[in-house]
Amino acid sequence: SLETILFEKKDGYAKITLNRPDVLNSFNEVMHVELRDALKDCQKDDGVRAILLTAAGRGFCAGQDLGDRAVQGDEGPRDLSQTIDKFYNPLLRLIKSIEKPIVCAVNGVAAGAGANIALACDIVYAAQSASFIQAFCKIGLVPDSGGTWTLPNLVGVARAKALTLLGDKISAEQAEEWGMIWKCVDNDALVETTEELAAKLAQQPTLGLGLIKRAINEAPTNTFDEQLDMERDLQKLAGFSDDYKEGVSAFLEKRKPNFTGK
Ligand code: T3D
Repeated sequence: SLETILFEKKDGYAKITLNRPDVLNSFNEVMHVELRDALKDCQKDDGVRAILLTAAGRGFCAGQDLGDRAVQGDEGPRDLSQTIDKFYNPLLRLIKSIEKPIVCAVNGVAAGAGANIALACDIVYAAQSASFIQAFCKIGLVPDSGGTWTLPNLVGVARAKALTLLGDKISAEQAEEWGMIWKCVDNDALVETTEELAAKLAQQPTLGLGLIKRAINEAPTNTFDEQLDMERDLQKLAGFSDDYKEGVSAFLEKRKPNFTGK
């Protein structure tokens, strides 16, 4: 049974809830393993056609559990590249490589790696009382979990530099205004809005949505010409899908499509 997350499947989607509320759902090794295994399960399971990531309590995720980083007596310096290689980077690569929409419902403060994991998801909603903090600079670290790539892409270099060098708290409203997230919603509306969205996404042409995700994710490192070629190649794949056939037929027959995700 799971110790640090909740994992349920319903209405065609999977809901993962980070569940260490006493430490604002910061990451220990068990949570890394449980989250990774849950996401891999979602990746493999054809019955899961969207993923909703959220968290329990008043915070979303405060990044690395610093309780596990207490400096011990005369212990030598810790090599943090090891946890990055073992846990954070594989997690971020997994979030990017799952070709299904991942909705993030940021229910409260998202700090450090917690912020960058949220921002790596595909559609990010935040409760009005939620906030985002690039906390790394305050403890002498560098933003990880893709933040130095994701932030400039989302909000531009000027804002990315100030956010990461100052570590200021950004409100959910500000994050929406800047295009850092998709939408800020009333606290009371977050659960319903994001569950409805995940259920709706689970009825859509999953294969096509997965290819859209791939195209947008790869765009920043492609030239325009490379991207045009990529779109052609992905359109070829999409054009062979059952859901494309169904989509066109339903349109011409003026009825609602019944997509299977294939
Ligand atoms: O190490 C590596 O492997 C490298 C990877 C690094 C990735 C990273 O994420 S580094 C960045 C780590 N995170 C932080 O530096 C953020 C630390 N937390 C905060 O700055 C604040 O907690 C928040 C701004 C997020 C929220 O502030 P506030 O005032 O709303 O809550 P609080 O009172 O600070 O926290 C509530 C409790 O959660 C508190 O415990 P207590 O006093 O009730 O027993 C606090 O200690 C605990 N908590 C919050 N964040 C962490 C944490 N405990 C362990 N680790 C945390 N990151």
